[in-house]
Amino acid sequence: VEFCYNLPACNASTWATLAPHDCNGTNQSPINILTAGVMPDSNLTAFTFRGFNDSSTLINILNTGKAVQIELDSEKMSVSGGGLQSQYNSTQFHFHWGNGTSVNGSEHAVDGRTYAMEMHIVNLRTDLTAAAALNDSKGFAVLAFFIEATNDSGIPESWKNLTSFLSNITNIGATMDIMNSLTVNSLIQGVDLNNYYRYQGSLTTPACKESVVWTVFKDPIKVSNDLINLFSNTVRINTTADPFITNNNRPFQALNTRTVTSQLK
Ligand code: SG7
Ligand code: ZN
Repeated sequence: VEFCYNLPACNASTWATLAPHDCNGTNQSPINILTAGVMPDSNLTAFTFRGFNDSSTLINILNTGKAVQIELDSEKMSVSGGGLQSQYNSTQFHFHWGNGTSVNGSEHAVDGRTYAMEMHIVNLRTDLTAAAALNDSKGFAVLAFFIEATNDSGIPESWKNLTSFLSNITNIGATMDIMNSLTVNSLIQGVDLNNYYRYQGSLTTPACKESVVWTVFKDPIKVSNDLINLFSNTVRINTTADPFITNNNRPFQALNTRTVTSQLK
């Protein structure tokens, strides 16, 4: 499905006209999590993360024209526990960001608070193909991390390393091999992985399939402003002279009859 974000005649408000689509469904993502309505759930136990400390799981970095995406070796990286009913293999992670300002760019929010960026680790249920997962309400488990801008330039080192690759993937379709450069764990340092929200939602891009068990971690990853700004001023939606990818975050969607849960603390 061809879609865009913030062009005058092509943006998230027109996604519902793309067919076939679920973008006007009732279980859409992202949402603004209102903590007053969050229900504690004792089923939300600790996660088991496999391969998160293994730098050989990160295969390459890609400019999709919509985001920056890192392809993972799904045979080496997986997620289970955390109240998930099955095991999920990690396929890729990618980022959503704003236009260089420090407080807008995330997709989710907590009590109206947004962050500079959001990182999504996409995991596919082990017993499904990607195509089948789109039509199963629990086909994917996406792990969402807020990224908070700090003034402390050039930190953390893992992010300095990751963002150094962006200048090699300025055009759509460009990829760079990054195997053995860094680990996923090094990118999510400082986040309490036992502190998260859970709800049932959708992919945040067309066709917006309602096939995602969402986990939104409460603690943000802290990354310096200068490194965050590299996303919005390096990678382009197409080729040289086309605009940079900016504001690739979908607006909040209605919660409707859904409930957001979190573990007992
Ligand atoms: C981006 O967001 C891509 C998609 C992803 C989609 O468009 O990262 O990934 C691929 C492989 O095209 O869709 C199925 C899937 O991962 C939505 O992902 S998101 O809901 O986590 N933002
Ligand atoms: Zn995403």
